[in-house]
Amino acid sequence: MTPPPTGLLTPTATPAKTKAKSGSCGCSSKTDAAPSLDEKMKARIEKHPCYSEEAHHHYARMHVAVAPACNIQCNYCNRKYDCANESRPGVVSELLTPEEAAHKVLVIAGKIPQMTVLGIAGPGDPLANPEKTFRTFELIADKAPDIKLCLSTNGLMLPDYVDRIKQLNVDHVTITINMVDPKVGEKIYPWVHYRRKRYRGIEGVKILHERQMEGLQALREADILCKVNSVMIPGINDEHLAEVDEVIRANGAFLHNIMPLISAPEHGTHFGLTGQRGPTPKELKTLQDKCSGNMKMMRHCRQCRADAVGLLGEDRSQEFTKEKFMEMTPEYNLETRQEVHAGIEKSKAEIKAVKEQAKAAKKIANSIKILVAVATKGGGMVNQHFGHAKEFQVFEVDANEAKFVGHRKIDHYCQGGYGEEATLDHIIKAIADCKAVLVSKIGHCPQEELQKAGIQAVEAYDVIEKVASEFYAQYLQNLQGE
Ligand code: CLF
Ligand code: SF4
Repeated sequence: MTPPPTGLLTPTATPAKTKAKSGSCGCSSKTDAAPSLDEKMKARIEKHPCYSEEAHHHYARMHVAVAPACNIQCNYCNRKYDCANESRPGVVSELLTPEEAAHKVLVIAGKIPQMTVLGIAGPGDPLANPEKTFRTFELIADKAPDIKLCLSTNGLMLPDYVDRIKQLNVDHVTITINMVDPKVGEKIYPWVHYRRKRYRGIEGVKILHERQMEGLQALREADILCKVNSVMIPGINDEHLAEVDEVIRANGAFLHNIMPLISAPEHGTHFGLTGQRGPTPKELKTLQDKCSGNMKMMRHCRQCRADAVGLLGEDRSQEFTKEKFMEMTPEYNLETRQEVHAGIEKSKAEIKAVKEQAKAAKKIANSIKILVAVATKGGGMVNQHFGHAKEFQVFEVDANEAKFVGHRKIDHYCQGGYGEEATLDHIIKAIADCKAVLVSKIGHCPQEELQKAGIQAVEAYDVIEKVASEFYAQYLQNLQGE
């Protein structure tokens, strides 16, 4: 294993003996049917943490909040907060001018060289603020040409701007499409503001739908990669999203990201106040599995903030508040960044080789599938202490492979060095469907409690797929011995 480049979050994969503790405290198999990517396409996404599940273990993204206005109303959005189409509700980002945003990007590009993508995703809709959005992109393209530009929109104004997006070399655009039937849309969007006029009810929804489809087709014609985000709203569009998946695929979308509605009364949204619930992790996975035979399915979205910074599973935005980053000097250096990226690619190749070895030599049909939870700081490794994890990545393991299928957010267990019982209960509930939790270290007490709940704690420091496959083999052996 080659040591990772300095400053990265990816420690070297030191082959470690997997120790199963028995004592105390981006896609499902259907995805295999999805079209495989050619080399040119792989090169376009290999450093984009949202478009490539593999990349999200290694490369970071950042957002700049330059776009305050919005032109539609979604029932899961409260205008006091960031656009909920790409954010967790209840989050407020500091608004920046394009010049401040460019300064911030150059600072972070120097401090976090594995940051490869700049996205504009709010706090309103980027294309309802076209001049601020495009000015920011221009400044960054000029000063930091190796950073990929990315945009997320509700799609209403997209057809007007595809040429400009292409001109600016923005290769990744997300449209949030929650319906292709305006009757479903009526329950999600109360109004749409289009060309200086407000349209209420189905009239507005029809405009939004037509513009989204037009935008999607225009992106395909312009050869710009398009991801579609859909918010899964039980009882409203959950059964309809399989049709959305079909339609967007037919119209050229590259990737589908079905995200759960996050809804709580304290967010003050229409859905929050009327008691509309979000889907359970199981309901979400079932729908993702159902759609994943059609096209690539994103399962690693973290619904990040309009000023997010870092790997998808971490949030370093508080290290770079406006007050702090305006005091910092940009240290963007293309050569240093290229060296770091070369190191990551080398490390990725080595991890890939370990993964291949971990796969069974021949395919075994219909082997039992289990889920395992993984504590990781990134780099594709089991490398985080149980008590420090703020989320667990979930892998589905069978005799042939271990595949990332999602993540579970949790409050982290160690709070100032001691564990909280309520937090442990919450963690156990969050990963109750997993047979094991793979961690670099775990204390005696949580280990015992997990064991009581039927979750085995496995201590290891190695490539995730390798540890997961080794646990799987041992799990099967134990089953056969019973
Ligand atoms: Fe940002 Fe979105 Fe670009 Fe990614 S996020 S604009 S495509 S760089 Fe990614 Fe965040 Fe999910 Fe969005 S994890 S919310 S999908
Ligand atoms: Fe809110 Fe975004 Fe919907 Fe606009 S597009 S209403 S900012 S969630």
